[in-house]
This record gives sequence, structure tokens and C-alpha cells, in this order.
Amino acid sequence: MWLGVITLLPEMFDAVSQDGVFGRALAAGHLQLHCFNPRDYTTDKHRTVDDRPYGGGPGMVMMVQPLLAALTEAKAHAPEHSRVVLMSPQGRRFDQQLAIQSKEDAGLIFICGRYEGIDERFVSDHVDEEWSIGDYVLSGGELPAMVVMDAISRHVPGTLGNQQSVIDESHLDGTLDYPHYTRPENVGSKGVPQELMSGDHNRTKRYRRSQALQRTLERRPDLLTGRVFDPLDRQLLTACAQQLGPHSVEKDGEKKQDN
Ligand code: 4FV
Repeated sequence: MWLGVITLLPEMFDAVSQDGVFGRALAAGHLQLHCFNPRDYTTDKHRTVDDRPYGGGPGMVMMVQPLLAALTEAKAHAPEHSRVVLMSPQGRRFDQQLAIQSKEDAGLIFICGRYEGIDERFVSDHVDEEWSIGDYVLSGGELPAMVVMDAISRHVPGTLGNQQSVIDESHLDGTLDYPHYTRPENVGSKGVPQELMSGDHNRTKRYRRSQALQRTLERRPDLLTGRVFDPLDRQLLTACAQQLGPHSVEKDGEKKQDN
């Protein structure tokens, strides 16, 4: 997958390019990452990329010309029909489903704003989609772009050594993840659930599924609405609900404190 980023701070992307899953995927050629800095495409001696907002108000707004010149250069290198995505709180909430859908794209070009935002004429004429990573305002679109690229890249074949971990991954089927344990077996007074020590694959699988459903029921019951469950899930959910008892789900998914 070819990834382009329009950013005033390309050096920020060194944070994901050199190590980890994303860095290894770049090194292996499963992913390509290319940054285009609007400041390199300015036409004035001061290399101006922003200006004061019409109508007044705080901060600065990114100008069209440098952004468009950088985007044009990116498109000259990107696979044909690569979508242009602006990272913005006004966008569609990015989630696992969108991450999985996006792995099919041959290329994506992310626009990372700075300052108060971007001239609306660039957005309306050149941006295909706006995506948000959450309802808060950051100082730039670079971190959201890195979050999104990381989530998408995990689904690009070859990126993860064990593609099964993506298949098992939480949120893939709309549930939260089950708890994980590793050595040493005893940490203080706490051991490891017997279901994980039994060596019985089916027992372990059932335990993990039950824990994932219980956590989802407790913390994010909204993820369970409108879902069709197979007989095993229905059986496990019924057991979870009985075990948790009435009113066991706190508002806003807050974990119920053990009394
Ligand atoms: C953001 C978000 C975000 C707003 C102004 C960039 C900043 C600045 N992007 N999800 N939340 N972007 O806050 O995606 O230009």
C-alpha cells in the first residue's frame, strides 16, 4: 500500500518509520510512505503557508496554493484513484471497520492540517473524505494520520508476521479484547486463570470468548446492540449477564468497581 502525507512536519513521521510493525512493513516493502511538505511548494521568498482568517478571529489558516501544489506532486506519484483524506474533528469517526475497508486501497493521501485549519476551498475541491480519531482538537493532523496508518497497515498482507493476530484482534467482530497473561505465572498474590493453564485449546478459546463478551457487556454494551450472535455467544452472554447481575453495566461503559 502506497501512503502519501501532506505535512508541514515530515520529520514527525520518523517516529513510525524506523521501528515497530509499521517500520518493518516499510522496510519489507509491504508499505510505502512519502511525505510532501507544502512549504517546499511555496512561491514567495518567505515560503508562506498560512495567513490570517477572513472575518477575523484567533490563529492562522493554511492557504490553498502550497497545499494544492504538494497534493498535485503527491498524486503524480500515488496509485491512480488514491483517495485524499483530511484528518479533522469534523470527519467520520475512524474505526476498525474503516481500517479494514481501507486495506483494499492501492494508495491513500492524508492531509495533515496545522494552525486553526485549512482554507475551505481546498477541502471542498480536493478532499475526498474527512476522518476523525476522536472528538477533541489537536494541534495538527500528523498524529491522527499516524494512528490511522498504523491501524490500516495491520491489515495489509505481510505487515504482521502472524496474520492470525489480526483475525483474532478485538473490535474485528465488534467485541473488546480478552485479558492477556504471560510469564511469570505468579505476580504477587495473583496467578493465571486455570482455563489458560489447562492446555485444553477449546476450554481456552471458550474462556477468552466469554471474557471478551463480558468486558464488552460491562464496558461497551453499545457494541453489542443490533448484533446477531451464534448459539455459543448467546450461551456465554446469558451466563455473563447472570453473573454480572442487574444494573451491572455502569453508564458510559465505566468498569463496575468490585465491592
Ligand atoms: C483531528 C482529530 C484534529 C484540528 C486542527 C488539526 C486538528 C488542526 N484530526 N481527528 N481530532 N485535527 O484534531 O483527526 O489543523
